Amino acid sequence: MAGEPQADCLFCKIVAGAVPATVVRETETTLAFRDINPQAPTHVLVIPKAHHPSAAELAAQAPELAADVLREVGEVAAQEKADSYRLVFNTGAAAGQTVFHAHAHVLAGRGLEWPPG
Ligand code: DGP
Repeated sequence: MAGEPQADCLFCKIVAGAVPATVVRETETTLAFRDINPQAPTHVLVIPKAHHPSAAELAAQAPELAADVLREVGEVAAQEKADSYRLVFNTGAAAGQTVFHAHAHVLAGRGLEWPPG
């Protein structure tokens, strides 16, 4: 069922505390933690605690939770003192998605080029 924890999902394991992570913010519905392979001085992942495979499915299945994630992106950026940041939702393997639990990458602390690679 949509939102239920998945046994084989890395980010569900982080939410459950079964895999450690450097948590920077937590709310009742969301978790924000540092990416294990940072691509910028600030690289934080913001996830819904409930399992939804992608950002679009999250928005379709649980729009209030999608809004919670976006609100937390702003809180993380403020906490990291990032006036400018890039928000990325990789969607699909060809676009670089490797963990199929919706997550926002918050990238900041260096110049960010456009178009992205
Ligand atoms: P994506 O490629 O968009 O699906 O992003 C997945 C991100 O998750 C990637 O940037 C690396 C990060 N990641 C993978 N494994 C772990 C882990 O065990 N802990 C943390 N903190 N991040 C992880």
